[in-house]
Amino acid sequence: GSVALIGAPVDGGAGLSGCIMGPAALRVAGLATSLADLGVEVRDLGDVTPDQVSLKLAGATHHENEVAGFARALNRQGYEALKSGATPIFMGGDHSLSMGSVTGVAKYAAEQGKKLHVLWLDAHPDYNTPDTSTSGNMHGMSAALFCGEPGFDGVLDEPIHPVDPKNYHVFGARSIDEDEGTLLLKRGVNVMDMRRIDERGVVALINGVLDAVRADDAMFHVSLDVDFLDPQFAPGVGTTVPGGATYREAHLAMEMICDSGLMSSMDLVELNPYLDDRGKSARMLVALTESGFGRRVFDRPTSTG
Ligand code: DIR
Ligand code: MN
Ligand code: MN
Ligand code: MN
Repeated sequence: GSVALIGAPVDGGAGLSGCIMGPAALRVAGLATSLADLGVEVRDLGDVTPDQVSLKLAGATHHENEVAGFARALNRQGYEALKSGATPIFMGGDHSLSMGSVTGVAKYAAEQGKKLHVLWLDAHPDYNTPDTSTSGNMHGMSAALFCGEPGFDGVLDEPIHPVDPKNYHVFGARSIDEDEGTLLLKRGVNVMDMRRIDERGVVALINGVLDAVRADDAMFHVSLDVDFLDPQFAPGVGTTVPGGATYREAHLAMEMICDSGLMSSMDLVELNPYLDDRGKSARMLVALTESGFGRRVFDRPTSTG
């Protein structure tokens, strides 16, 4: 199938600005041509224009109008891309864009009578609500919104089709706020933190996620936050956390996702080119996307090797 690139230069969801330059940096790093070289048909739909929204959320939450404006526009674009038969790749932009990307995908899945599973490759589970968040940064709230937690009325302009928290899989977590952690446990979210990755390895854990998607015959959205990676491989992000995924752990996860043939949409988020080291993190995201779409260092006769 074809890929639709959707630029989402949302910036106000993160604590530091700079993600506004993310889509441009991903284009400069050659995302479209890299996919085309793998034989993927690519259409770059350009950057979305956010809706005008006037809204006030609880607590210290800020930039909710910008975040909601992008969320509404991305929800429509993502839904339309899937309807046209394409695989959308949302180029962020901070992680609040998933309020739009995932809800748009979820709407399409619901119409197809399908469930949606979400794999969140991230140092953070992004499961704060306006009430639990201590930062007020909406990039730390996206998953809570699309799993249907309260406190987000008025962000989207129509009721959402919530993702079942049990079908929300967090991979690579190593920074979880206290109330956020309590809520994740209460909801039964599949949180695979770095210690579990150390102990069980990428293969067993990612196979567990893919098996769950297959068992449900579900759609599958993969959301890749730059800070999933250890900062030595991807410094271009405002919220680096030590002890992240290695270069090979990240590629292996993407290669397994590719082999499964299950991924139906993807986010590339939190790239902050202002903080990057000569394009290193942008190129890392492009390389990981290539692995997700079939690039192999050494082709094997069978996908399982
Ligand atoms: C923190 C940091 N949990 C917050 N979150 C994110 O502000 O809610 N950092 N997503 O990248
Ligand atoms: Mn602010
Ligand atoms: Mn994130
Ligand atoms: Mn993060």
